[in-house]
Amino acid sequence: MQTMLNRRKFIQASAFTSFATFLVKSGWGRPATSIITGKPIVISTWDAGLAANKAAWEILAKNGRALDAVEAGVMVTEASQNCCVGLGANPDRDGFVTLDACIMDEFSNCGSVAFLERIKHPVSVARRVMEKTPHVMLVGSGAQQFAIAEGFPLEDQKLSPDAQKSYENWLKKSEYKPPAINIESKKGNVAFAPNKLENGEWNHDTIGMVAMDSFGNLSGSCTTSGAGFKMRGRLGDSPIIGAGLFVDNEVGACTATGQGEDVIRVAGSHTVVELMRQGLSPEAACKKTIERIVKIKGAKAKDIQVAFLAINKKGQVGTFAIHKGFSYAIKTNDMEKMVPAKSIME
Ligand code: SD4
Repeated sequence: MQTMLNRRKFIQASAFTSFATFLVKSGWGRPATSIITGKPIVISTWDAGLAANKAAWEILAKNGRALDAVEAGVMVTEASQNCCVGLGANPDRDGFVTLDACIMDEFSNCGSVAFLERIKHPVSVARRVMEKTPHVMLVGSGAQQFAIAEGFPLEDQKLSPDAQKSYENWLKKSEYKPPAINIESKKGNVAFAPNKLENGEWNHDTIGMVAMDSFGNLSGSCTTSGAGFKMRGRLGDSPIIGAGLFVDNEVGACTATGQGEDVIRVAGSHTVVELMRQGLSPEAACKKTIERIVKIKGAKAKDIQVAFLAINKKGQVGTFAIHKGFSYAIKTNDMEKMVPAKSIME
């Protein structure tokens, strides 16, 4: 037992030393100061988060960096067949899958891609934007060009069989009117976020993930195909730093899911983090931001879903949604489970 403890301390100490060396070499940033007991921890949105957390955990359990964990984690969802993340997802109303993703680390480095087509792992392209360009965000054909230059293969444009079927169904009723804000959410009860896919598997939605590593450092990622059958060129909150994701290594981190337009309106994830900075718990901060959206939307709030998922620097986790039905996946040394969120409306 003693040997194991010593070994663990040794592994933690050497990981810390190499990380400290990296910080010195990088010459800036807010360094991790100590190993926090009870860490690491990873949380992510919806049921797909369980599998994504597992992949993140492989890195976190070896005292890896939260940034690597949140990238590897959501890549699992990007590679799987589902309605809402990655190239197998539902297309826009013109029949093309367009992907949005972002990533942010403990030094407030961040990268993002939006309206990206035919690239399997948008989160990894977002990370390259962060690490290899002086920019935060690349979109559309420019983002694709950058991805190809970075060695990401250009995938087939063909829809997945599931998406093809859903698109054909959607086209039957589509009136192709100018996009009213809530056409997507109305149609969306079928196409945006059904509880089950047509093949009977459980559905999930955008995946947002935040993690705290053994050193107490935070990072986050978010990746999506956005709203199903959206207007071509439409972006939601997911690729927008401060809306779909925000990380402040001194305070906490937050990610969002749901109707992106209404998350952007209140700079959602940033607002949650700022409320935590003022001393609110993660749940209270998420709740207050949800209440702000509900107040702005008035009666229309009954037609939209938004949920926030946050962690603070102490490792406390909290969530809140407009409507019942949102749940998040959590993995720590002691637990691996889905947790339902509290909500304003039933
Ligand atoms: C978007 N927030 O594009 C994403 C979609 C989502 O639950 O999370 N839906 O608006």
